[in-house]
Amino acid sequence: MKSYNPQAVEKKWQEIWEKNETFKAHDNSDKKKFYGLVEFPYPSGVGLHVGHIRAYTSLEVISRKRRLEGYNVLFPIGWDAFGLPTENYAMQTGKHPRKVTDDNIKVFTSQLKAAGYSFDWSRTVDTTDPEYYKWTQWIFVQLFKHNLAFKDKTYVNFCNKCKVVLANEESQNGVCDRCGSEVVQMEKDVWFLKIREYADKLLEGLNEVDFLPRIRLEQENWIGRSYGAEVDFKLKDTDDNLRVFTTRPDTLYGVTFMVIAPEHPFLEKYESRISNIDEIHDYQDQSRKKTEFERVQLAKDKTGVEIKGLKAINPVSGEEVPVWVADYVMMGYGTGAIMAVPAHDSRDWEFAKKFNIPIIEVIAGGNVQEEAFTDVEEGTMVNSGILNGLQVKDAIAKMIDYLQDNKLGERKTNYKMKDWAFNRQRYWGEPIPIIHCPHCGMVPVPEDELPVRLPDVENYQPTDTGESPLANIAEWVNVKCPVCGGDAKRETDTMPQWAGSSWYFLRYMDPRNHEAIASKENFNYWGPIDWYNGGMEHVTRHLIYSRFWHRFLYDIGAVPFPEPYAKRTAQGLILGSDGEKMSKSRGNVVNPNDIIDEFGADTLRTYIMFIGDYEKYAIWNDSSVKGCKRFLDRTWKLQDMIVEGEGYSEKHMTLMHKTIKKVSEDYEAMKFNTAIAAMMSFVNEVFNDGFVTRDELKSFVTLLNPVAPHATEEIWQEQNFGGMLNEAEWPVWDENKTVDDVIELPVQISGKVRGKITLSKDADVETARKLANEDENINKYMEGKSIVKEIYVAGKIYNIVVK
Ligand code: ANZ
Ligand code: ZN
Repeated sequence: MKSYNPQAVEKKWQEIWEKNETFKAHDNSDKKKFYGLVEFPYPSGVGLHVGHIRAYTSLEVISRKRRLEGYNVLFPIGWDAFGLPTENYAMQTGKHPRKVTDDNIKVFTSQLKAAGYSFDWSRTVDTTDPEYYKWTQWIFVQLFKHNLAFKDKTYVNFCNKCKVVLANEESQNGVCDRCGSEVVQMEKDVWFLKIREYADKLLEGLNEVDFLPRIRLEQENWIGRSYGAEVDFKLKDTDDNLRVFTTRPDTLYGVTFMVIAPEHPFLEKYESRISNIDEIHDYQDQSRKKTEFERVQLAKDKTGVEIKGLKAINPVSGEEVPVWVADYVMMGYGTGAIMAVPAHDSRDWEFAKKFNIPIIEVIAGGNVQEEAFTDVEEGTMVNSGILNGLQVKDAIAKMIDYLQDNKLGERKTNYKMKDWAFNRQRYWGEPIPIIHCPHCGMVPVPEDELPVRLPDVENYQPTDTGESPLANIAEWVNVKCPVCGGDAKRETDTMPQWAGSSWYFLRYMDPRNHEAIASKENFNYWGPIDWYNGGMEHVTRHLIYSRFWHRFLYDIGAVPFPEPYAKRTAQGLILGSDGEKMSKSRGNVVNPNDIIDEFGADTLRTYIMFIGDYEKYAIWNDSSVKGCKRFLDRTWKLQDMIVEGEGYSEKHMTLMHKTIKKVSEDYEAMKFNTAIAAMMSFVNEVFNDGFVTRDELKSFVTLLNPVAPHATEEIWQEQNFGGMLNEAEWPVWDENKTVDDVIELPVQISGKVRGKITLSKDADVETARKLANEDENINKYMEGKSIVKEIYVAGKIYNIVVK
């Protein structure tokens, strides 16, 4: 047997697969389909990292297994290539972003190919290709036509370093997703997509899909639906009402003050009657400097100013209530104003304590002067007029009815999720296909004129005012209005990086279609994605955005299925050998291609799947990489131990069936580490026994093939197992044969134990007698004598009396 040379073997098979288009998915097929999707990479200058390998190898394993199970598999890859890193690099080096992108794509392609992934390379998409972003723009135009895209002057999250407006999803915890700097609020005219209008559909859609529970929960929390009411408090001596949103209208009798956000319009409207307006302006200035995250943090010391000159009237008690301004109330949620109930809300309680505002208990059971009583499910209403004696749940219902009947307020559902700030003031993105006409307003670019191509520019430098570099290209900006033919200007903002990834999975179904995103036939055959794997960090970003776009496309009849992903899983992070996140500055980055060069792709793949619980973070360990290489070496050496024939060993047979079952089930449950552990113990046992049957080896390399496709394919060919392994059948197990029923049975000859025989625990007496006769030690006590009596208890003892 020649020795295992991974480099040669891997190169050989990668060339064969490429030449034969082995992993090409076929649109017109009678087979059942499987569409496995991994998050396409951003082709950055640093190249592929081990995190990609972990993210991709999981569905690579599943996809290869599905092919062996007889499925027509679509397992595509592409490039999510617009965005800031490329543009920043272009600015530093003077290279055009197009060139930077093409170079990086080349590097990524060769790296992914070296890892041996079974992608259908004929279907790659590149979000920066005009043929692709034509459809990104087309979708935007549909959103605009359906009133789901609008431009509005508002306070937005702005990153001073990247010089871009950030969506809420991109500035979670008050820092920029890209660079980590603190986000400031800036008033700007920006594009929004009305994702909030899809909040209910996005929540309900979760019932139809199989997402990991924590993924589902994170999406639910991000969308943040709450049921309650809007209530009008009359503003004393005016015709205005101060409208609040509350989830707890049952606590109306416990309101002892109102709070409005520093941005609330009443502060300007009633400026002249507010006697401490200077103090309030100071307070507004201070809170403008804070991030939203700082403002809502529970632990933060409460600040605020009472507004002298404004009073509200409680609509149910008729009492006069003071109005405060405080920045723990956000303008962007509800109505930007609240009714404060210190007895039953912790933030209100802290505020009341600090500013000596009365605390009125309306639900019995706590000690509200000591702390807010919030755990009120079982509580009974007190001090609450018409609600007295009711349980909280019933009190809420009754109060909402009362408010509606008396036109004091109405039932209201609110969402935490905000509309999606959808733009970049940068160069390397899809131009937003809108024309501003002084007569016709905002006009979408006619569909037959798409794509609106990115023009070449001299200078990609973003501006401090937040205007896109495209604004400087007069010949591109100045156009005729498609409606009236008059002079008009193009929109110069570009789309955020999330645009291209919000629908790429659809394009894979029919990537070269010029008439539509994909044909109806292809949508019907390939949709929905059967299994999507990716990072947890995308659950409240890309995964929400893409479900929204998809659902919109479904609503307008552009795709035939409502949810894009039938199943979604997520991998854990890979940390450096020091247990820290891999980063250049820490010097703990492992380059996957170094591992491939030294040990081979099969070892890298085996190791990355063996490293630990797939969903949890894992720490890189070099010696364990070597252990995986040794496992493949041993597997290779089994070729020298082949014995002909079937059922050679009862013990091996049980082991084989157990291993098939374990590996089959564990792959499906993403327990790759335990699947590989089971294959390792199979190899060790068989290796120690010194023999393996052809059938056993054949089944075994089939099981290992999805993880280590090159070595196993080579063994298959060497051993003439027939055809190609990638066209073989997935082995099946016999449940009965997985039970460990081989035992060592003591044999007594005339009352004395003379030895043990190895047999199935329910073997018959004939089998036992034959084995006893064959055993030299036992047989010598029987030789020349005749059996007078046999007592055989299957699985327990075999007693022979001889004379
Ligand atoms: C009175 C009340 C009494 C409240 C009580 C809570 C408990 P979720 O579940 O997050 O929707 N609120 C409303 N708008 C707000 C804003 N713009 N900024 C900060 N807080 C705001 O919470 C809704 C509750 O948060 C509302 O119900 C309101 O306080 C507050 F015992 O009203 B509640
Ligand atoms: Zn016009």
